[in-house]
Amino acid sequence: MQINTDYYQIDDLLTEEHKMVRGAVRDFVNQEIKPVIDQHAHDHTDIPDLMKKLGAIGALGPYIPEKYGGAGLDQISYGLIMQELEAGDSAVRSSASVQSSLVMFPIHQYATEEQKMKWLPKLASGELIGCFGLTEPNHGSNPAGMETKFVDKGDHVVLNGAKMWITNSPIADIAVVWAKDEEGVVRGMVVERGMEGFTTPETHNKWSLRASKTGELVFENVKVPKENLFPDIKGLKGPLSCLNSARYGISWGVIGAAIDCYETAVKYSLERTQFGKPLAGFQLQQKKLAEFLTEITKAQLLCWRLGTLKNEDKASPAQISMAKRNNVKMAIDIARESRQILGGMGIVGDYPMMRHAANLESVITYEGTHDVHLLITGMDITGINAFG
Ligand code: TGC
Ligand code: FAD
Repeated sequence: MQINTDYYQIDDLLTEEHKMVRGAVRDFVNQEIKPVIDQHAHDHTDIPDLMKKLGAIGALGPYIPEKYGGAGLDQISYGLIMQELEAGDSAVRSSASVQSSLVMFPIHQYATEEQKMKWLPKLASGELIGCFGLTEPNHGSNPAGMETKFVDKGDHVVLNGAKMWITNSPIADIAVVWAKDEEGVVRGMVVERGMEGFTTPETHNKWSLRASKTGELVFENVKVPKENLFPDIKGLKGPLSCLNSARYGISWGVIGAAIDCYETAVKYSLERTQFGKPLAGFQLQQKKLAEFLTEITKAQLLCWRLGTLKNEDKASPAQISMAKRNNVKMAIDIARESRQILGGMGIVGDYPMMRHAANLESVITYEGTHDVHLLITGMDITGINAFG
């Protein structure tokens, strides 16, 4: 049965290329992710060769120019890719987000030509896996307080400190790390697996994003060659500019999770009969379905407009915060409420709601918490910083 999730005909605003990209990723998710995701989430295991598979369909660094191995696509295509991947699972979208927006983006934006040629093509193909180290045990929402630091030793720097909650750190080949120099200025560098004193312990016992790995980055007197430092970018705007790109992708991604829950709930409520008629025939259940579709449609419009602004390089960080905050809340609410429509069946892994809801508990926390994004909007309205 075909369920309409394009209620405001947003497809009319998309190009043939957008629709082709979306279709290709949707096919990939239906064939490679949906049949296996429940088992991987249950077993807390990675999908084998996920990054290489994502590379093969052009989902890693889609907006990075082809010269560096990217697909040279626009921001709407990037968003649609994130949406389709997260319909499969947030862990899959997360892996693609981190690689694209938090590893390839800063290398493309801030690295030397030599550094770009060294890392970007292999990251685009999935031959190399990257991770992004900003958060620390004592500094999450407030990365300005970071304690990880390095000292200049001529041809190399010596790095000490620790990062926490790092997506894919246990399987990463390289880490984009943000640390302070001796003057307390934030700088970015690429730390490579195998460098002495660099370890990536896994964080166990997660009840969210179970189909991907999360871990730490620990630096004990790690000698990082100067050629691994980004030459010019200084200050917190370096890492925060990467977050703009990742938060934008998340705003689209969570629509995919919401649609997966919505479609499941519509189908189930039409098939399941109680008190002599389908669940879908009761007003209370129709209210839920109508509200889900309304919220999905609003989120789609927000993303489409944000994408067009981003294509023109006009999207402000505060506009991105509004979309991230609104859309993740929309998706987590739909995951929780749609689970109820399935009654007891909503709690088993045969249906995706519990998995999406548990994943979205991370998504509402990472890339700036729900509260942090509200305060960013508040500051944009009032000009008053209410963080401190
Ligand atoms: P503040 O003093 O406001 O700004 C410092 C400098 O940064 C600039 N700036 C930005 N630049 C680009 N994009 C943004 N979004 C920016 N926000 C601020 C600002 O203009 C300033 O530049 P300059 O030239 O004057 O130095 O900074 P603050 O310390 O007061 O912090 C502001 C705040 C709280 C909004 C920021 O710290 C924040 O966003 N905190 C949340 C932390 C966060 O989101 N961490 C995410 C870690 S990565 C992650 O979660 C990955 S999960 C990935 C996955 O698995 O999908
Ligand atoms: P805290 O900052 O301690 O916040 C705790 C609570 O206090 C939150 O509710 C917050 O909203 C609230 N709070 C904080 N400050 C204020 C304030 N000023 N006013 C009001 N309320 C406030 N980080 C990376 O660098 N790289 C990654 O790849 C990465 N991946 C992640 C993957 C997962 C699965 C998770 C869970 C996290 C990941 N993170 C990553 C870290 C993530 O960005 C942080 O968890 C997030 O920024 C919040 O930081 P915190 O957990 O330290 O919470």
